[in-house]
Amino acid sequence: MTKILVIHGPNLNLLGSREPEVYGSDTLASIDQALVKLAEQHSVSLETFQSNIEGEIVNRIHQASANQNNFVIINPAAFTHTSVAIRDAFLATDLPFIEVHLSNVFSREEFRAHSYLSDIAKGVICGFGKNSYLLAFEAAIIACNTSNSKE
Ligand code: CA2
Repeated sequence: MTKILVIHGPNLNLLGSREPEVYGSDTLASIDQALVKLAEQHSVSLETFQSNIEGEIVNRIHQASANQNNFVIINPAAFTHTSVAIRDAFLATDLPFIEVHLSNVFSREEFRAHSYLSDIAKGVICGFGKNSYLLAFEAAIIACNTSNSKE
């Protein structure tokens, strides 16, 4: 069975409580719920993980690789713009991943346009709120089914 891990980065546990004009009014729990529903529809195994701690995200990527996960979807949040450690974790494990963002990072402050992950990701989806995750999930399933996810 295809195994997909979704990682949510720092502060995303607060979704729905502040800045709805930027990040929407969906809570993280409602995003995870929608992903669980999609996973059931596609008979895919799904795990979700949120952390505010960079090293925990690095460890979770290592664990996903050791546990034969097929694909990772990650919203690295602020670590997108700072984390060589998360980049190196993906390079070290060779796990295919899609980078997602709720907001359109290219229409915001200049520093958000740079990502330490985009160039090594299978793809990047941003600007669609909760649907960024759902679109990424569909794309991950297509990638896994066409078994080119590691190419
Ligand atoms: O648009 C995205 O998904 C981001 O990854 C969100 C990050 C931001 O640093 C990236 O540039 C783009 C910030 C997540 C903060 O989450 C909040 C949740 C509730 C209230 C305020 C912030």
